[in-house]
Amino acid sequence: MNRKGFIFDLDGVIVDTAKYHFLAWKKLANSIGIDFTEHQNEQLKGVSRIESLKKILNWGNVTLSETDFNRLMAEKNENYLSYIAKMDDSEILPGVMKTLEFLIKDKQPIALGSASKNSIEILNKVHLFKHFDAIIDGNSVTKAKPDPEVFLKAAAAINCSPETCIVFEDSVAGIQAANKANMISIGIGNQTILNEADIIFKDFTEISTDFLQNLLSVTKSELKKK
Ligand code: B16
Ligand code: MG
Repeated sequence: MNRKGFIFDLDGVIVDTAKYHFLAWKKLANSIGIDFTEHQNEQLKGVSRIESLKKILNWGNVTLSETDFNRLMAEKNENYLSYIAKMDDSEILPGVMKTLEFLIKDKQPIALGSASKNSIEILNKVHLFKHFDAIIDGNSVTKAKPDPEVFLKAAAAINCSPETCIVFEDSVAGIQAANKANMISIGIGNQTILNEADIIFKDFTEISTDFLQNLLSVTKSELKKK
């Protein structure tokens, strides 16, 4: 058996929580007189909570005291969590379960590598927590993607060397982080946006079991050549 390490980003890969981030950030931005569009929300994908608020304030040309900044961050998260509380398994993105089932059956190590500080809560809501051998998220890292820290820590947590790991990511910064970690980077989403990935799929329904089987024996440079 070829033992690899499979690392999944959360938002945009396993579930689409971006729509809830959007609603919560929009409410916050509007409450302090800042406009907030879906296009701006796109630019917050994979970005930490603190950096997201800094960007929004910057777009609106608003400066806040540290106290107000922290209060707004807490309010945003409370509002966001009210949406998360209503999540269930039906929100697992199409095709994800089939990929996870293949890996579980083959006893491949599975880790989470996410910027979110709410990842355990979300994985519990969609009943996937039990399938993860390690969770590395916004609570365990000091450097945000594109720094490879999150994926290197995930690899270490599942006892895999970086070059044997495969990362599924939907953000450009996440793909760059996986590449810097010398891992196979699989982009989930738009071909043009994620063009630095070793290989890109629109979503998990495009990932076949033959492809997964092949991943077990291929290196990053071999995959790129194909
Ligand atoms: P939280 P990922 C990221 O998740 C989201 O894409 C990003 O929009 C969010 O700001 C970040 O998590 C922090 O989330 O507020 O829950 O700590 O894509 O890295 O799984
Ligand atoms: Mg993501």
